[in-house]
Amino acid sequence: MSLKENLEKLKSEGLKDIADSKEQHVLNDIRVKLLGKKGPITDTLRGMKDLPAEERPKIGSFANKIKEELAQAIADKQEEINKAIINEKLKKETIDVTLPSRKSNKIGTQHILNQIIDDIEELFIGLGYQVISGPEVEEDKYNFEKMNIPKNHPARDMQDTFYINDELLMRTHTSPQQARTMEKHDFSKGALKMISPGKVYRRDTDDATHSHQFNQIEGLVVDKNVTMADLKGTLEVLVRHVFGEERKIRFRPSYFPFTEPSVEVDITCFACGGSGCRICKFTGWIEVLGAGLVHPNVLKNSGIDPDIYSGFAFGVGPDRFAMLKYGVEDIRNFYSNDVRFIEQFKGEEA
Ligand code: FA5
Repeated sequence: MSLKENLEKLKSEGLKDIADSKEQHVLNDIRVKLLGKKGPITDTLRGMKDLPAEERPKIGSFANKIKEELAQAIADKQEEINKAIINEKLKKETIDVTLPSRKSNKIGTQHILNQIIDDIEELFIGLGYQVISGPEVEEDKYNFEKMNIPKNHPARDMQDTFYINDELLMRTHTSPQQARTMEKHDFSKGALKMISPGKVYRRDTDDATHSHQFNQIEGLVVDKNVTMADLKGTLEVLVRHVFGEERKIRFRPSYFPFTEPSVEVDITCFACGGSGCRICKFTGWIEVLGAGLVHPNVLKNSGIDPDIYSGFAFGVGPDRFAMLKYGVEDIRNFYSNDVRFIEQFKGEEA
């Protein structure tokens, strides 16, 4: 058989093999076999050295043509196989959009602490207060100094503190919002009435009623002739709104460097009803907020004349409110992210 005939034969056999192949790996083997360096075409071309010189280029270009035809046939086959693979996949993965959905989609709920905070916000908005938020990373100046707690004053020990540097700290209470809003307020437009909810941080040892991170809601009213009676009336409205008329409350004299006089408000313990238990540390009462008349130094520190203006302020612990309202025995439950706990409060939203 001549070299040319040999090449023709290789081509027709090759085309038949390509046409017959149905799988990727078979086609790959054919490609390597036909077009590879050790394949029969390369092999056959070695015989070219025995041909007359003028025949060699003709056979060379004939061989290249055959190689191109075979390569094209392989590429076409490759495309055919790819299409078949995709079609097969599409057939297998058909989605029946008419099937009913699975009932596992859970609808979330607002966290109970945010529910309480929102509820208190609504109450105070109704009483004409503005709601203001402030920074959690606070300046020492606002957290302590403007609140009448100078550097090295022993009253700083009342709130163990996470410092970031000498001048910055995680705020220990929402009271710095008092100074921040007083500084900005324009009294020609009327009284200052605001509440400011947010997270606060203390290096407290966590126990059933203490967490190192918890929420507070600051309240502040500054105007002419604000008295202790205004404070008492406001706090009674707040406590009755959240807990209902039945719960007993008491005002207890206390001390805060930024109020004078100062009070703390306690509510009868939810667990024992007032007889004394582990949760209320056997007192029958749980403290829920601190309050008082704004200290004249605090007014002065924010550029307000205490001879003309007076005010009251309070700091509520909504975590404690939620514990008392819903009988939650451990404050850490609010922060442990256990969905079973959180789900119990579905639908409490106002
Ligand atoms: C204060 O933080 C004052 N800034 C409150 C205040 C504001 C007084 C304005 C006067 C005028 P006290 O440290 O007592 O005060 O905290 C206030 C409330 O926050 C407490 O009554 C309690 O409800 C809550 N609280 C305090 N420490 C914790 C804690 N570690 N975990 C959870 N709640 C806490």
